[in-house]
Amino acid sequence: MADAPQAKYRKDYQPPSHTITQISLTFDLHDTQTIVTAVSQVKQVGKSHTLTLDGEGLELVSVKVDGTSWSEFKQSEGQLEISNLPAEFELTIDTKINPEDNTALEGLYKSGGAFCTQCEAEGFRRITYYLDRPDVLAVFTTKVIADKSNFPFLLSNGNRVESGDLENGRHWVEWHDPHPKPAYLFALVAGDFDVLRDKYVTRSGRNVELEIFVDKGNLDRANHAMVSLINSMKWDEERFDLEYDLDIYMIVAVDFFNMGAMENKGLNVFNSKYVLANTQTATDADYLGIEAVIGHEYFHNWTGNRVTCRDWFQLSLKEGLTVFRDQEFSSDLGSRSVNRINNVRIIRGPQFAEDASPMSHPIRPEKVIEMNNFYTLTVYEKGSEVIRMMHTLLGEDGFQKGMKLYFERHDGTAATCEDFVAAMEDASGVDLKQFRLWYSQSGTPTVSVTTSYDDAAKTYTMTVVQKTEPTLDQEEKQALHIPFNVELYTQAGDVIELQCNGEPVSNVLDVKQSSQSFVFENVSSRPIPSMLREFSAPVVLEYDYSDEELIFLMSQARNDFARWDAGQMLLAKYIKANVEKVQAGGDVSVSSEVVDAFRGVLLSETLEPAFIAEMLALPSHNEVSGWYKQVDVDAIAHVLKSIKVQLANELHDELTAVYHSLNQQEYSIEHASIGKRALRNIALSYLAFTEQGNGLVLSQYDSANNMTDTIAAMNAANSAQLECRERLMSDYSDKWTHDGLVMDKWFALQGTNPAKDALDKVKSTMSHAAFSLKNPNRTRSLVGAFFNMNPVQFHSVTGEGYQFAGEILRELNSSNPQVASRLIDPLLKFRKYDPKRQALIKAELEKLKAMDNLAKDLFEKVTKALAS
Ligand code: B3K
Ligand code: ZN
Repeated sequence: MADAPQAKYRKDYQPPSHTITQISLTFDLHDTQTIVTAVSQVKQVGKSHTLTLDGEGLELVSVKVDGTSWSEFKQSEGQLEISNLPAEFELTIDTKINPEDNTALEGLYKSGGAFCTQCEAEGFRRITYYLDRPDVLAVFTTKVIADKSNFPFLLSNGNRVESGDLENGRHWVEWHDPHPKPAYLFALVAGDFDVLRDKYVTRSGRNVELEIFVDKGNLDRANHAMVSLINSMKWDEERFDLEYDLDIYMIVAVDFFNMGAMENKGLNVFNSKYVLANTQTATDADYLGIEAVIGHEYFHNWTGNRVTCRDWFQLSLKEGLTVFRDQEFSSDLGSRSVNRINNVRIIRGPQFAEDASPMSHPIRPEKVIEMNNFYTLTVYEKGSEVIRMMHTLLGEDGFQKGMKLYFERHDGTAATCEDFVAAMEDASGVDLKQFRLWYSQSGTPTVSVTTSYDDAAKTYTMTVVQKTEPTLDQEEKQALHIPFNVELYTQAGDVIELQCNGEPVSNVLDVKQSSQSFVFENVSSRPIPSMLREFSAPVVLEYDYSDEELIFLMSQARNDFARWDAGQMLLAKYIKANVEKVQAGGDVSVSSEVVDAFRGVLLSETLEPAFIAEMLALPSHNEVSGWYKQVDVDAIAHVLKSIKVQLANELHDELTAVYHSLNQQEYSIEHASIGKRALRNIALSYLAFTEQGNGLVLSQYDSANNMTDTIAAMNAANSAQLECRERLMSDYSDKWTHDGLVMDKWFALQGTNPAKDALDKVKSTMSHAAFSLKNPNRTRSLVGAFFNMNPVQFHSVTGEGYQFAGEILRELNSSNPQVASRLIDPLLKFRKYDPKRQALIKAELEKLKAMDNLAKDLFEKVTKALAS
C-alpha cells in the first residue's frame, strides 16, 4: 500500500482553529454529477489565519471568500487549506460529487432509486469541504433541487420552510434546522415514497407531525415502526422527562445501508430491516428489533444530538448511554428479565470475544485509524453496561438527577465522557473516582470468589479477587470499582439479610481492591450464594458451585435473571466437562439431575413462557468458544449438538406436550403471545432432533400463519438437517424471491447450513436472483452468517472457508470497506485455533495486507491481528 494510514490519539485533541456558526447548503441533484454549494459563516477562534477543511473524493469547483473568488488555497490528500483569511468571513465552496458511483454508502449515495446520505462518522467530508468534526456546531439551512417526477419528496433536517417549481420539470424544497449541530447529523433524502403519517402531542402541548417514508407498495409494513415511535416519544417523557423539540419527525427506510439506522436531527435514515414488518414478512424478533432501533434513534435526539460528542473518542458518551436508554425502554414495555438475558448474552458472547481479540479497546478508545471501526460492541454494549453500573450505584433517583444536571450543563454543546461522569457524581454525591477506570481500561475482568462458613461464629466470608488479563492494546491493568450484587439463601430457600459489622448492608457490594473479603454476620447455617445478580458488572464470575447449588438457584432464586444464570452455569459445567471427554475419545452425557432440573423448568406453571424459552436455550458455539484460549471447533459443536439430542430425547414427552399446548390460532404481537411462540418454537428446535422431528416441522411450516413460525420450522429443519429441508427452502424461495428483505432469512439459513457442502451452496447462492454483494443486508445474511455462525464449515481444515473469506474481503475492500471491515472479525482471532488453521488464516490476512489499495478500515484490523 502507498502510505500507511496514520492513527489519531485521544490525548492529541485540540479545539478547532475556527468555528462555523451557520451553513447554507444547496444540492443540485443529478445521478453522476451533483453540485453542492456550501455557504458557511466562519469565525476564527484560534490564532491561525489558515483554515484547514476536510474533504474526500470531491471535485472542487470554486472557492469564494465574502463573495469574491479566492485563490489562496492548497488541496492535498483529504484536505483543503485556505490561507490569509480574515477573522470572520463568509466562505462559499462549490463541489461536484458522483452519488451513483458511491458504493461505499457513505456521504451522498443512491439507494435503489432514491438519493440519501450517511454522514456519521466522517461522511460529510464526502459531500463538501468542511470542518467535519463533532465539536463544530452550526445552524443548517438546506435547499434541495431535483427532478420532480422521479423525486417528489425532497427532505432534510429541521422544518420545511419553502418550496417551488423550476424549469425542465425540476423543483426545490428548503429546510431549516434551528438546532446547531455537527455535520455528522446532517441528512438529505430525495425520492418517491409511500408515506405513513401520524401526529404526536408532546406533554407540553407541542404538535409534532410524524412521517415514515417507505418504498412504494410497502405502506402495510410501516405500522409497527409508527407505533414504536409514538411509544418512544411517550416513554422518554415519562421516564426521562425529555420532550421532542421540532415540529416534525421523519423516518426514511432505505434498502442500501451499512448499519441499522442513523439519528440525523429530525430525519432518521433507517435500514429497511428496522422499519418494515407485517405478520407475513417479519418474525417476533424483527418486531422487537424495530421497537428497539426506533427507540434508540429517537432517544439520540437528546443523548447524542442535543448533547453531542466533543470528539469521536467520546463516542460511548452518546452510544453507551443511548443503548442503556433503549434497553430500559424495551424492558419497561416488555419482559425485563428476557431483555436482560439477551443483553447479557451479547456481552458474554461477542463483546467478551472482542475484548479478548486484537481489536480490544476501552469503551473510550485511545487510538483510532478508521473511526467506523469503533462502532463496536465494546463502545455500544459494554458502554451501556458502564452506564448501567452507574445506575446501580446511584439508584434511579440519583441517576435521573445526574441526567438533569448533565443536560443543564451541556445542552447545545459537545461534551466528553468525563463531563457525564462528573454530572452523575456531582448530582448524587456518589464517589466515582475509581469507577472512571471503566472508561480507560480495556479487557474483561475475572472475578473469582471463594467462600467459607464459620459455624461457631455464624459468619460467612466471601473473598473476591479481581483480575484483568493484559490485552494487546494495554499491558497494565488496575483494580476496577465493581458493583457486585449478591444474595444469600438458606437451604430452605429463605433470603438472609446481609449484615456486616453489626449493620445491615446493601446487596450491591463495592468491590474495589484486587482482593477483598466481606464477612457477613448472623448467618445461621452455610448459605447458598447468588452472585453477580442482574449481571451487575460486565465481568466473568468464577465460583466453584456444586450441581446441587446451581439446581437450587435455578428453582429457588428470587429473581428470574439469577435463575437463568444458574441454569447457564450448570450447562457450562457440563459443556466444559464433555468437551474434555470428547477430546479424550469419550462420549457426551449429562446427569439425570440436570435433565430433571430442566424438566422442572419446562413444566413450571409459575414461570412466563418467554422466560422458560430463554432457560432452555443452550449457549451458542461462539459463546462457548470464548471460554477457551485454544478453541476446538469440532468438539464444541459435537458437545452442543449431543446435549441437545440427549435433552430432546429425555424430555421428549414434556416437550411434545408443551409444543401442542401452546398452539395459538390467532397471531398477535402482544408480549404474551410472543412468549408462547418462543417457547413452542424452542420446543420444536429440540423435537427436531427426535424421530418425529421431520413430521412436526413439516406440519408447522405448512400450517404457519406468521413468519415467526415459518422461520422456526425452517431453522429446525436446517439445524437438524431434516429430510424436509430442501422442500421448505425451495418453497420459501419461490414465494419470496422478489423481496430481498424477506429473502435475507433464507440467505442466513444457507449461511448457517451445517451440511458438509455448505460452502459450495453458499457460493452458488450468490447467483440467486435476490442476492447482491452490493447490498449490505444480503451480504451479511449469506456471507456474514457463514463466517460467523457456521463455525464447523467456515473453519474447515481444508482452508476453503478462509480462502472464500479472502476473496470476498478483497472484493468488498474496493466497493464497501465498512462492510468488509465488519466481516473480517472472525479472522482476527486466528491465534485461538490450532497451528494448521492459524497458518491458513494468517496467509489470507497477509494477502490482504499486501494489497496496494487496502482501505484504512481493513488496514487497521489486519495489521493489529498480524501483530498479535
Ligand atoms: N449513530 C449511528 C451509527 C453510525 C455508524 C457509523 N459507521 C447509529 C446509532 O448508533 O444509532
Ligand atoms: Zn446509537
